[in-house]
Amino acid sequence: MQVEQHHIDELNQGHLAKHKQQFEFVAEGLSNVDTVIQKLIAFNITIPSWALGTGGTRFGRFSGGGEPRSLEEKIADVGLIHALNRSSNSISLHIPWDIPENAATIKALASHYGLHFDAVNSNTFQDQPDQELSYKFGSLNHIDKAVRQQAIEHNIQVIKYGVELDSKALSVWLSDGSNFPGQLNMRGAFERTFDSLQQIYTALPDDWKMWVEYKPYEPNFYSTTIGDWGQSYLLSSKLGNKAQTLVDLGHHLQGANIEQIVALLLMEGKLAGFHFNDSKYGDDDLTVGSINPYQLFLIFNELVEGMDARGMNHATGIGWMIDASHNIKDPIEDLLQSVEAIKIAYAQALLVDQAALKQAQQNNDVVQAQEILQNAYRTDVRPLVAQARLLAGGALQPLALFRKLGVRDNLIRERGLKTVATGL
Ligand code: LRH
Ligand code: MN
Repeated sequence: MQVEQHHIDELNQGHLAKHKQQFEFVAEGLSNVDTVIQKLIAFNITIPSWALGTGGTRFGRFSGGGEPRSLEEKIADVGLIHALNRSSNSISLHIPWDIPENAATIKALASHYGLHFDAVNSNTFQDQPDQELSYKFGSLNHIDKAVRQQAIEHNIQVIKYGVELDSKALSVWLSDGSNFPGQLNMRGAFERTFDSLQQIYTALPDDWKMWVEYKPYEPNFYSTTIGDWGQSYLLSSKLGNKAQTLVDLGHHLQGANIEQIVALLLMEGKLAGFHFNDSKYGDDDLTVGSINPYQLFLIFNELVEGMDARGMNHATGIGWMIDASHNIKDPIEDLLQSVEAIKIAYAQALLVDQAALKQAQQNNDVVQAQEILQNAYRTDVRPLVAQARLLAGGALQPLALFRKLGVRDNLIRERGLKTVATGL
């Protein structure tokens, strides 16, 4: 199912007058509206290949039908999302869930939709049918050198797939850890992980990055070898300049101040990027901005301030990616909502009067500081995000057009109701 430009133009025609009025209302109060719009147009968020089907939990999975059955159909779905919101021009693959059998064909298909390949993800948290040694007791931290070697070779193979696709980063998340006290020697586990990552690091092409993702628990419930930002930062600092720390919003214990972690990683030049999602309890992988949109805004406020302090280009300086699981929502609708929420938080952060905020901080004027932040947060920036989308050739209302065109029904007609789960 393809969304053609004429579909988008027809829908936009019906909404143009109201949009123009709303846009002019919010724009007249802004001194930097053109800059904000240009930055929003340039800001794209990568779609994970494993989030185009229905997710699930150990208690069940309720497939919605019409889901992608192959890498080619996943690329088509990301192409569809990008056609609607002109803000999702890249896809991140997970190996072996999405092995590009023919890299040239896959690259051609992606560029047909205006897409490129972001980071490639390795997977040593599951045993594959043809795998010799099990990762039951870990992978890069495993006590058995042969298991570590198997995991190292897998990561090097993932880099090779990525090089064929012009990707520029290897993203590593390790479920390695322990379920019970005494099961692991913590120092030994960390040292073996570091030694294994070092061997993978040496296989990185010069212009590549290694993103080290941390997570406090699940699937291990006593310790995780790379459990928090400090452990990831320690590893990426010891590994070298190509290694940085990846922040998955759902990988924090209750009460963690994620925006502070982001500010410090940025200060150190060790912020790889993000796996955006939202959560109320654990690694819930819910729609971005669906539970705690104010935290997302505060994170973007630190990003804008910190990236400007380092003269970094917002769109290309770090990796912007969603990592969510759709248990009850239509995967494409969920992703459209997530991209919108991320761009709204970015737009709000661009409206923060950073100079006035610095002044308030200088004066310890706590009340004024909050007023400055919340003035930006309480500004309805949706017309700005829509204007950027319109100028980029997208739909003023992507979700409404997705539904109006009956895309999911068409996909079900094309692909059927029951679909294989490829991914989590
Ligand atoms: C682990 C994680 C990691 C992935 C996986 C799909 O919870 O966030 O980023 O590899 O989800
Ligand atoms: Mn993640």
